[in-house]
Amino acid sequence: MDVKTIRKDFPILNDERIIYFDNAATSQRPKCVLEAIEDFYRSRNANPLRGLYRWSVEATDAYEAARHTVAGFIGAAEDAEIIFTRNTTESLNLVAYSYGMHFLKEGDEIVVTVMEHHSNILPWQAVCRATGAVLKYIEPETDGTITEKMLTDAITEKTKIVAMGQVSNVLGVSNPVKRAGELVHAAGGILVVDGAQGLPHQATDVKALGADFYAFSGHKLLGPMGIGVLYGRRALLEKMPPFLTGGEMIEYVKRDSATYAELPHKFEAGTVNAADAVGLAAAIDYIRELGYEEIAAQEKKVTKILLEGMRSIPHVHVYGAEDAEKHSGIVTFHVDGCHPHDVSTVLDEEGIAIRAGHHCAQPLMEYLQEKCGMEFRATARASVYFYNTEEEAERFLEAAKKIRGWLGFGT
Ligand code: C6P
Repeated sequence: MDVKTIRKDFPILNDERIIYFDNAATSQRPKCVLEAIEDFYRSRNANPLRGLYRWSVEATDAYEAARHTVAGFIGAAEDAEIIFTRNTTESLNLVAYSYGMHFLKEGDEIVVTVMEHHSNILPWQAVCRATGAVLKYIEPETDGTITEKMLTDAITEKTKIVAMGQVSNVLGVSNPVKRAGELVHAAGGILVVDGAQGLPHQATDVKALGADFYAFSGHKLLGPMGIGVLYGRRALLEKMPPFLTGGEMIEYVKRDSATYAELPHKFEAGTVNAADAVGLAAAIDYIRELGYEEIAAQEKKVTKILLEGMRSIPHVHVYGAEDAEKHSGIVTFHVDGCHPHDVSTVLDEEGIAIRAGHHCAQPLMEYLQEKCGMEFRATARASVYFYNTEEEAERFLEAAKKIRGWLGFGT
């Protein structure tokens, strides 16, 4: 892959002064995505699924074609198993409120890991409060590894839901979601996968993975903000009540009751985000053309430089596995004496964008603090994608060596 050529597809990356290493928060968008969105508004903008005139029909066709693209990309059995949402957070809430609240009861268990993003914790806390179910946490090794024993200890005949991130947004580790699925299915429960950090880096087939539900966000996958996806198995989606109610998700409404539309529309209340669905489909086409092997190879090159370089800098501590391949482009670190917010601020002055803080994973921050003696309940995080270069990694390392000096430490 010629990264220099690839970068030309991304208008924002023309500004070579900025090193964008916050891709786990949101990726950048190639021109084809920006153009697909603009083209929608310029040439077929009308409210989809409602009008009987040309533009509305074309808008509907474009929206449903985007659904078809998503279904094919993640291996859904049919387009109706793809629900468009705003983001991963909304997708996971949909499962919690529509499935968890209705099918769990007192004494049932929901198993998550301590590495989950808050979006894969809070909805389950709400289910537990409402139903009396119990939320159980798997505690991984400090590098994020989840062993077979951890899974078999946690998943029992009481487990009704395992909700697990495909990839941790802090440690970058890929979790054994497929194995967790086998175990929970044997126990009669279901597997919910948070794919927010997985799908941008790994080809994913939801059926092969054994996911009953799979959630992801368009904006981490070169697509627009404001569009996300929930894949769900038809048999489950059919028995679930709607999450949000109102326009377009109905079949017939009377004064005191209503019947609901067929899948997937039962779960898509109100005017849909067709333009961004079309943008997401363009992003998926782009990724398909590039290929996940090329994506992973470039990420690994840059991540390896970062990991090796950071590990050799005194006072810098890197979290997660030894091997660059196990990081999904994520390098989370800490510099002795320096609050991660300060680290991010001084790097910004050098034109380097990273994320600092708790990364919406406070239980993991607490856990790492306890197990590894982390100085703050926060870390700095550089996260790369395939359009980042080896030169950027080298520039980053030069800056990283100076962080303590800039923040007033002698060395
Ligand atoms: N993580 C990060 O910087 P939304 O905000 O709904 O698009 O995605 C939520 C989410 C869910 N699961 C995981 C594993 C995630 O990483 C994220 C988003 C960003 O790490 C923003 S907090």
